[in-house]
Amino acid sequence: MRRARRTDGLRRLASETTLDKHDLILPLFVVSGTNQSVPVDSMPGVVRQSVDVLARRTAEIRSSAVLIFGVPDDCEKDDTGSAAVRDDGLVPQAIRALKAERPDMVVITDVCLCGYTSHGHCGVLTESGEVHNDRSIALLGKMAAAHAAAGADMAAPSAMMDGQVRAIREALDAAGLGHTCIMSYASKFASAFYGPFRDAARSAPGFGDRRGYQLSPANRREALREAMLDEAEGADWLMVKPAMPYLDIVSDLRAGSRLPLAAYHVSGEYAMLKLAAKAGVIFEREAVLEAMTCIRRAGADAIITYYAEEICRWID
Ligand code: PB1
Repeated sequence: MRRARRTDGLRRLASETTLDKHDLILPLFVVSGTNQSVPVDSMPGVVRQSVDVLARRTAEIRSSAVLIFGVPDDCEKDDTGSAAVRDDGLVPQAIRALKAERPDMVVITDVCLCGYTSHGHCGVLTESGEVHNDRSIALLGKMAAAHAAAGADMAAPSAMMDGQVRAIREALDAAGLGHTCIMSYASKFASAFYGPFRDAARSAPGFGDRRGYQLSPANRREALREAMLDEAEGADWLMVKPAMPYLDIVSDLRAGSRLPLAAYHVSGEYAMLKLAAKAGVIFEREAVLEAMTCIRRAGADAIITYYAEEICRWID
């Protein structure tokens, strides 16, 4: 076997998996105000930035696709996440700024209420404190339509509500936005790896947790069932989240669907690599490129990662 691995040229020729800048999606956090660029302490290199700062930096973004998260001020949050559905909200403003500078950039938006609700859950609550599924998906449809009207290429529902893809598809089509794609967070797990994100987006649940709507890490078959339902509801992309601890799920969805598939290398995965590199126990570039190659090898067409800009520099 070693004959075919003897030289760089032979190894490159036989390589089964590639990693290209166009496989990467860069998450962005957008806040209110002006001249804001606030580092996220738990995610070295990641900032929360205002729209005007993002507009000035857009030309420098190396990634060809971004995923936008709005991070409204606490005073803008309420029980139904009403700031999430405004046509002039944070995310629509960010979309317009990005598209004005880079019409070619693929702009994807996170569609969920957790960053906009005073209670921090991904939907509106019932009197008993559970997330009301159908009232929530109606709001998700309005949120996605506001993003699409502003020019988003894809809406990415991350709320893990039943029927959210169908509700968003119907809302987009009813608004004459049938050209807007849906990237569904189809198999999203109730993971312990989201902590730094919740720090960045100030979106931790005010009480309880998300196990009543996100998948159990123990359930592999259920993840595929979720993805198949989202495909039947009209998803254009599927997603697995988190990534590295769930490569079996990535592989299952790749085998079970012909749709394009993304994997989300989440904040906790990012922070662990950053801290390990800072501690000197890994070589960052090599470890990150290995992790991304493994996610691609498992079957992901695209990777959502906070490392996107650094990887673009490394592989350019
Ligand atoms: O990087 C990350 O950790 C992403 C977290 C993810 C964003 N879609 C969710 C984390 C959570 O459940 O709090 C946000 C859910 N809408």
